Amino acid sequence: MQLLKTDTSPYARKCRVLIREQGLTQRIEEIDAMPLDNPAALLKINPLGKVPALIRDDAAPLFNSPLICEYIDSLDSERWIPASGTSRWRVLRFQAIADGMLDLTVGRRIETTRPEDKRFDFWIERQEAGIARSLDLLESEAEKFAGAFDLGAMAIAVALGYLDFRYPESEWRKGRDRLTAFYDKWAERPSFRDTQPPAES
Ligand SMILES: N[C@@H](CCC(=O)N[C@@H](CS)C(=O)NCC(=O)O)C(=O)O
Repeated sequence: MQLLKTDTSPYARKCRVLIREQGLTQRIEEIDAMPLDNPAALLKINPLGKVPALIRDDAAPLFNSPLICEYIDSLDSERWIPASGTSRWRVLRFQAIADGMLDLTVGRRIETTRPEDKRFDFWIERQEAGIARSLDLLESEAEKFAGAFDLGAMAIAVALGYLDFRYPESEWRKGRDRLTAFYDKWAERPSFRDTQPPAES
């Protein structure tokens, strides 16, 4: 199988961390595809034109990181997404907030890199406020995910790493000791170190 990705996409990073955590690097090859270049290989399998996208050996391609992660997780017996029950909804809820933070951070990045006369402060402020509120919620609920190695916790760690990469001015660690300690633990994991976005990009 092949995962189309970029090294900077945090959505692709979720899949790439999971592939490493579940020992699937031999089964899933990672291929660079820059969405803004409209590569034919990507458009052929994902009409949305986005990464990540997964080409499977014997079935239709998959896109959207929650779906791809669910599929990757199904390949291994060490499940990072519980199949049912309260823990499933806890994990998916944390993934949803982490993915929402990624959407806000990506949206903010797009807005702040436009020429100055085309930027909308309204949107930048709205995105920054959403990120700050989400961080506060995560800090207040840290005991629910901090000790876990599952998709929810991993997606939160990826979202925090993406803030360091694209929105360091957020200073998300300030006043958030539990999130800081949680992130430090993830940052040491080989799966996380191996998928760190490149410094210059
Ligand atoms: N909800 C999607 C978001 C994927 C996404 O937005 N990927 C970005 C890269 S970080 C992309 O391909 N953008 C290209 C575009 O929007 O045209 C997911 O979770 O996979």
